[in-house]
Amino acid sequence: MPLCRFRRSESDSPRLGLISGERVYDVAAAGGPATLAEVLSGSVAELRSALDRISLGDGLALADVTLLAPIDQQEVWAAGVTYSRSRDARMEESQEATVYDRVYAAERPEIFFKATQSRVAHPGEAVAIRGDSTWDVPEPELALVLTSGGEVAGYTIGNDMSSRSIEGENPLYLPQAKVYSRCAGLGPVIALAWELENPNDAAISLKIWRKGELAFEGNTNTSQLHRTLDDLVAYLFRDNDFPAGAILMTGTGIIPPGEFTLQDGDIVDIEVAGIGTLSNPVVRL
Ligand code: DO4
Ligand code: MG
Repeated sequence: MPLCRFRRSESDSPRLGLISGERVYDVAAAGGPATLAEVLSGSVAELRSALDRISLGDGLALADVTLLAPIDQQEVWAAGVTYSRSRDARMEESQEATVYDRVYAAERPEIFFKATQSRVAHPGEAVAIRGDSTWDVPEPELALVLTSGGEVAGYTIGNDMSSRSIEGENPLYLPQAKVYSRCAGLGPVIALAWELENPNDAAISLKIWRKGELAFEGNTNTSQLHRTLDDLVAYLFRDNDFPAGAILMTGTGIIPPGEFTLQDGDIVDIEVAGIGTLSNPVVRL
């Protein structure tokens, strides 16, 4: 059963839920933890036994609730240039092509700070293109939901919205290309670690819709990752504390061709096998 954050109405406070079929069950009302921070401050074994102990009751119809991005107090970090497609695209766009070639081959991965909860769009909510950017893409990524101890509690879908024009001008502009209001989408649910069959062989697809027509479609698979998930987590947690857990996007293996740029009104659908589909419209700020 996937874990989610949801609310029943605009005025309702966010709740932690478990989804089964077309119903969602309030975890705290069933005697379990109330927030993601509470879940991720403990271990995976504690989470598993807490979820095993609760009795779910009747639940609510999934259609009657709004799913929220699966994040509360966590920082979102992201790995870059972890697929050869990403390395090749950066080398085409950048004035400093060798930086990307070198980081792809290096032992230490590229890991950067991406977002806080307030910058993350909920499922169905708009993700943004910066007003001062001319070349923009979504980046569909498997995202790891990590405990404070660096264990993978589950997996969700991440959209690492990126300005290719700003990063391409100078790699030192990366934080501006990556971190701004609504620069990321997360969700729609967390597939629990012990329920997702093989995160190292998960199909990822991206569809971008423009005025009802398919404007771009691409596919990859996490088996194409050039680094292990364990290695990315180990680097993130080196001399870094995450008391409420953390979210780590693992890099993109799908980048539209150079002539493509996102436009206001586009719709981005990212599907990861075993997790679901994250859909967000795009707005230009
Ligand atoms: O080096 C820039 C960031 C690359 C990135 O976000 C990715 O490969 O997914
Ligand atoms: Mg990325």
